[in-house]
Amino acid sequence: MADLNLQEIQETLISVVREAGRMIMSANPTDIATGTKLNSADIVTETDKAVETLVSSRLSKAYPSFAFIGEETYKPGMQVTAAPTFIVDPIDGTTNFVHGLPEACVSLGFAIDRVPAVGVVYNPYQDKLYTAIRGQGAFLTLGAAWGLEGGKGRVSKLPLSKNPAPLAGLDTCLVAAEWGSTRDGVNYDVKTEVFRKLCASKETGGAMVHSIRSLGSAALNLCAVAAGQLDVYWEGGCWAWDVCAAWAILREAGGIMASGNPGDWEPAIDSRKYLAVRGAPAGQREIVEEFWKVIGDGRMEYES
Ligand code: LIP
Repeated sequence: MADLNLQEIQETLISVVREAGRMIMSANPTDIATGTKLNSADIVTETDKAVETLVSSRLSKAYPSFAFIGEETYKPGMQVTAAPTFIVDPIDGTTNFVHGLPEACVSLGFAIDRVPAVGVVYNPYQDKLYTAIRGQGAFLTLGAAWGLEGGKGRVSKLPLSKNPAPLAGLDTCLVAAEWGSTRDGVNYDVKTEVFRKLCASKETGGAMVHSIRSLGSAALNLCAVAAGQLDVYWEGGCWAWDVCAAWAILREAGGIMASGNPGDWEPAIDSRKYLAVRGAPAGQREIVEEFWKVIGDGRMEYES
């Protein structure tokens, strides 16, 4: 696989997300058909499906020998293998899309040996394009579609700060976490208890984080951690297509990904339990260990 042209793959992915972004922006969520999957909080729209059709047809034409896994065509039992694979979410943040909240994106990842190698995440509402290629850094391009900088957009290397501060403890952190669509059982119990403990005062045994944010999109949460705007992101229940692209961006920005359950420093791409920490000159592993202590004996049990 050494001869794969990752730069060319990234250029293709960028061209696809731009086209997909125009499609999303031209859809009026109040007029489009909306359905549900596992339950009433697990939403899919005809735009999710149409964007996935666009993405899969463009990618299969450009790279017919590569495997493809997409959220809307996934069938139980499909596995991410070691083969070069596009792992895509046509709209990550579908709930926001349906409500007209401008935090949704097209998330196109490319993995080799089950490790993210290229990531392209595009929020068309804010014209924010996040990109990364293995070993080549991560970037945010702002405003290209709006004509900024002669149409090239304003390009910033990630993280946005040239001197990111060391991580000094969860009580200095802004943490992202999501409710997800599972609203009962052990997974819901673990989440609600961790949320409570993260915010509670030190005097009552809590971690006293600055606060918790939920952007409503795993990919955008991870990109914000890559950018250094959020310190930590914890989630259970999302899928490989929610994290593949942004994981490449996080890693290239100096961030790390551990498991959302305590004890595993090398989570699999499809493990469905993730804990991301921003790039920092010191304190990353200590933050993971402190977070795992907050989880304590709780364990999320999402099946991969
Ligand atoms: C969503 C995620 C979100 C998570 C939801 C869901 P969708 O993806 O990005 O962070 O909490 O469970 O997986 O459905 O908008 O593509």
